[in-house]
Amino acid sequence: MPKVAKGVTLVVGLGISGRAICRHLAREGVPFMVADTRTEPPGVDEFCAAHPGVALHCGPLTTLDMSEAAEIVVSPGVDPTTPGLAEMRRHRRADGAPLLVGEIALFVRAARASIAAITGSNAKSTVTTLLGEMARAAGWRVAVGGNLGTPALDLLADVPDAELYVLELSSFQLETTPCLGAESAAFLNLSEDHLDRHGDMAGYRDAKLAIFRGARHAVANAEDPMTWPLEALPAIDRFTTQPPETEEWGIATREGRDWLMHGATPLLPADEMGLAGRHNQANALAALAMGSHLGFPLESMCEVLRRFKGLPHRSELIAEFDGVRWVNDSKGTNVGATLAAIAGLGPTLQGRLVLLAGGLGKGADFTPLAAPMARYGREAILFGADAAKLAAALQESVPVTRVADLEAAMQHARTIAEPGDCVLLSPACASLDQFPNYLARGEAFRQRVGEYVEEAGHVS
Ligand code: UMA
Ligand code: ADP
Repeated sequence: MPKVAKGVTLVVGLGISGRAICRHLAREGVPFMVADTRTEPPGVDEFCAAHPGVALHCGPLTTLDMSEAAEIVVSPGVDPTTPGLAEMRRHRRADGAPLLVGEIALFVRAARASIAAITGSNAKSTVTTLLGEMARAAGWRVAVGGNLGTPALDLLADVPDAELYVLELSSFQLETTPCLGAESAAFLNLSEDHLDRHGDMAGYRDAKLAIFRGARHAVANAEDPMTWPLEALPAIDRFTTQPPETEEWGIATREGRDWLMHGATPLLPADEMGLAGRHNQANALAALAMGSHLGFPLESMCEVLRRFKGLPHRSELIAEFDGVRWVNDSKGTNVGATLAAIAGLGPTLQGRLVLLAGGLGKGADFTPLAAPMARYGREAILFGADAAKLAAALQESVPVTRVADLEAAMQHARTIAEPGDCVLLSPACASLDQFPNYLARGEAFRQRVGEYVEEAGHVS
């Protein structure tokens, strides 16, 4: 059986993170080899050309002897309970640290600036981007990445003189991070996702709670006790979409207008924000709580909230033609996100919502979508691997049509949408059964809508 040579670090996974891990180890002069569970990982030739002399093992991990590896660094997409790896989880290095870790453990070891970290089932990318913009507006040299954009380890080389790292972290990244030690850490919300990997909600929550290990400041959702740290931390801030208690961040009405508040202090009228929807007010409050702890001036943070209009693929208006709005929420990859998109858009419509949903459901329960679809939906058009499961959850509440794929769903939507309606792509599922990722799914939607606009002879 092939073997990881004594004292060599094993990198598991040859995706975006795996390559960043390899670049980092190469920079640090640490000897390493790579394993990937797939027989032909994408881009393997290019990798071998970039790292001549680095050993590569492709295929089941049970066929690789890792007993003498100096450290095992797993990519987020690789389940640490995979046969071959599972046995290594209990092992310790000579210094007592776990033998098996993820990329963020290496990041913590090497980073020379404070970390602000954000997790949650939804809103991570939005809050991460907002906080990064707030840091920039406050004049800080900031590096932003992690589960979003640039992999964390690449930030170390890209911005070596960073004064702050703002990281979006997934449950997959956190479960292999022994102690993050963040200056400020936020756990935004918890709803069903990735149950195929974490087993149940308790396992998923535990993975996310690791964001608070060693943190100096925590931000949690006052309306969701599942996000509260279990340990005593030096400082904690809570946000809510209700009128806040004394020290909380919340929303209150003053002279007929909703305001973002800190305790009794009004900060910004909610309708001056560039982002729409109650869920985005919660996101803004979380970013304000973190930014305030980090020492950013309130005025520059509010300026960012005024100008930031949101990221692509998150309830993004692509076009409006023939009286119908086409909205791309491809990043709605779980039920909680799709609920937020429906709740944000539904009340703004003159007509009704045509929902395009489906893909890989990751073991989630889709029934929470039934009530809002009964209220706002014209029809649910379902495609992909879990279309039947979605149909079973929705068909009592709203007319349902099953089609092969997104393109067919859009064609059908075009024939049934009426003026005043909104066609919303918010799949409540991962895209990987039919697309490389959610970006490709969203881009396919954008491109097809563009074609419709041209065909209709309208300017979007
Ligand atoms: N894979 C194998 N065998 C291996 C290695 C990977 O089958 O040996 C498969 C995985 O099961 C997965 C795919 O390959 O289906 C990618 O896994 P990966 O760990 O190589 O992923 P990366 O390309 O490194 O991308 C990861 C994040 N992806 C995941 O965690 C699945 C990216 O987040 C992230 O941007 C990137 O690291 C940089 O940090 C994407 C994501 O979907 C956006 N994240 C999930 C989410 O947000 O819900 C967690
Ligand atoms: P993440 O990085 O956690 O996936 P994003 O900011 O990319 O988060 O948003 C993902 C999806 O979640 C989008 O579809 C968006 O509409 C929805 N969303 C944004 N904020 C919230 C929130 N506070 N609660 C629930 N869903 C949200």
